[in-house]
Amino acid sequence: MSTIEAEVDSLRAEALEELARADSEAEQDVWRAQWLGRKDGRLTLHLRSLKDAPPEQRAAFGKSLNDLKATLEGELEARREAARAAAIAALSTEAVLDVTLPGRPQSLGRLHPVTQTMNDCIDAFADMGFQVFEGPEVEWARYNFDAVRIPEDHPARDMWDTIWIDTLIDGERNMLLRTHTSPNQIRVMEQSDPPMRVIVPGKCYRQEATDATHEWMLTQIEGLAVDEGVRMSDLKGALYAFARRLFGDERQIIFHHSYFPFVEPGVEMAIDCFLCRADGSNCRTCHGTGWIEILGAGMVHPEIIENAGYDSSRYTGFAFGVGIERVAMLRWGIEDIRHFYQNDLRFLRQF
Ligand code: FA5
Repeated sequence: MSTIEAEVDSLRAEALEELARADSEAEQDVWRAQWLGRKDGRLTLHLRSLKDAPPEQRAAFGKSLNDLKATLEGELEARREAARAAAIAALSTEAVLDVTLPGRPQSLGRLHPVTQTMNDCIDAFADMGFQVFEGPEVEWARYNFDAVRIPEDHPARDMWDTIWIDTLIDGERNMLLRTHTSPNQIRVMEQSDPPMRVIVPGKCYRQEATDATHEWMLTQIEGLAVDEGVRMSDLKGALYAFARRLFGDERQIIFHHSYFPFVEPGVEMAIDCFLCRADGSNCRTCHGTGWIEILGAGMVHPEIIENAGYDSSRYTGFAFGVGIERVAMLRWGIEDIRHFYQNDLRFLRQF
């Protein structure tokens, strides 16, 4: 046997003998540091000293040392496995760990109540023949405002307190988080021709002081129908069918006149408050009105029809924008909209 082999053999014997005495994981860690430690483990030092070995022996010595390193690592892993198994066996004999107990099931997530309500609203309109379209949440001011007849300095801009994107483009602040889904009326008309029946669901953002029915982030579904002979009665029919499907026959529905620059005439639809049953006195949820407004709507302004390149003497249309959180509040009797986005699982698990 060469001197090299003899030296490696004696190292191996010594290392394995010490490892055999290291029963616990902690002792094995100490052994690992002593023999294989990167800085001054004994084997590491031997490998490092290879450069001082006579050149003709260097290759053989290096190979033997590397083989030894692989053997020691393998043995260590085997000892570790044995130590873990022994620890588990000890626990189970002491009855601390009952390995026969069934596992704990992982709790499954579920859809957020606003998402559930949005899906139900989409289904209601899809069954009436509306197709689903999507538009961007970060929107150009010209779509959010100008194209829907709200030019700069028009007082109607105040109806939508805006969260602007700081970046200036062409020296101007002209990108924002959309304040409503109505810019999609324009986006849809740019891409298609009548007849059309489309809904566009999505999040909107407003710089708004919150209260029981107002959040700064809200979900809307925009609806748009354009064809020959579309009338206000079609709008009312579609919205009644929608409200009856979501709220049942018992609830009261009211329309009243409203103003939105992009429709003429404009209306709002409200449902009787689930808390005070349209009584209103001191009701915090409906602000004492007895009604909770769920949507704005109206006949598409002829100027918007013309701007889309359609002949307004031939085509008419209706549009609406439903607030989904309000629909969810009314369905389940939730008295404050702010519960939806506080991520309190005690609330969310009820739906
Ligand atoms: C609009 O956003 C119009 N774009 C709706 C529209 C579309 C009118 C098409 C005509 C034609 P308004 O700001 O009223 O209108 O919002 C519409 C609905 O969104 C409200 O009825 C309400 O249900 C909901 N909504 C509005 N603001 C908030 C808010 N801060 N928090 C929660 N829901 C809101």
